[in-house]
Amino acid sequence: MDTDEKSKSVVVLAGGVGAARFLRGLAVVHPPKLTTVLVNTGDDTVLHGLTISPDIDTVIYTLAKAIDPQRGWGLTNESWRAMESLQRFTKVRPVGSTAAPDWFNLGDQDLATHFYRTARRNEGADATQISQELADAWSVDQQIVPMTNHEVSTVVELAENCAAGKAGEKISFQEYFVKHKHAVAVRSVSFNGVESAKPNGLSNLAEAKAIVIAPSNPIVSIGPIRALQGVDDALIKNRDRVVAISPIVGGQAIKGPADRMLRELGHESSALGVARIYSKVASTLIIDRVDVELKTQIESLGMRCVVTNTIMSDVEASAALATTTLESLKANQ
Ligand code: FO1
Repeated sequence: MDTDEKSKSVVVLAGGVGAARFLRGLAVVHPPKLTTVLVNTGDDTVLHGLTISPDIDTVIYTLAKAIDPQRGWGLTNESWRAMESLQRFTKVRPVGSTAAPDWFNLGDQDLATHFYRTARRNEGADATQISQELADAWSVDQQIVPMTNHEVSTVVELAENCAAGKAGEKISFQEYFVKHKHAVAVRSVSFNGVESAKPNGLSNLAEAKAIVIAPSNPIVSIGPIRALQGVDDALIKNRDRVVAISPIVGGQAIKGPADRMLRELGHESSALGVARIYSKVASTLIIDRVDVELKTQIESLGMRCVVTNTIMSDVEASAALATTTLESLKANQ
């Protein structure tokens, strides 16, 4: 992207499924080539020796129209022969060995992505380069940029009353989300390695015409991106051009554990709770119609508040939300 294109570009801070659905609609109303997606990589994990970057892959597969629509992750028309074949080894695995993990489902076609990413990493390519190659392979025109090329891992500390593990035990995000089906209470969330990691996309943030915080989990999807050195400062500097979409509707998360996690970490699970988290960095919050009664309280935090349908049931609904989101910033110009 040259300087002129950057000034017409939209940057989206993205997690997984909610962000991907928003991006599918944005692609209808804004040129994909002028869209940069800054993606959370705190969820990344290594299993079977393979580097897996779930949010990057969810965004790419969705934009390539290859995502499994029911699950919201992985590929459509997937087969699971490799996963089934792992069962042979789980019974011989010695105690203490983590070989042949079968709790994280990797489809046969999806495995090709992890093979490619891992091989390219072993050749010395960085995460930005590899993500671009994966996007190109899937003919995705948006710039898909991992939040950093360095390793940052989201760590979830289990709460006192947690049944799945010892109180205070720290586990990886995917263990929390997939292994324990996010059915365990959380005491804290931290991002290992974030202090020394260099963020990507700061120049895109500085030059974009609009910055959208997608309807993703504010703590574990947008949180890691914001925790990188300089990202919040860049957002604050450009606050007039930053709009966030609440992932909480009627007090509940559309998908995933965001509502419970917000409560467990002392936030309010509502669009107002989301507004409090974003008011420093975003001038505008998009909330759903069912939350209209929160508008005045959100405005009292110094944010503009736009009420619309935020449920992205199909591409048309996502595109309408994307249009409203971009239009909302015009009031600040
Ligand atoms: N989510 C699940 O709930 N169960 C899985 O077995 C699972 C496997 C998986 C494999 C590849 C991939 O790219 C994503 C996968 N996800 C799975 C989704 C993923 O763990 C979460 O949606 C994100 O990390 C949260 O944004």
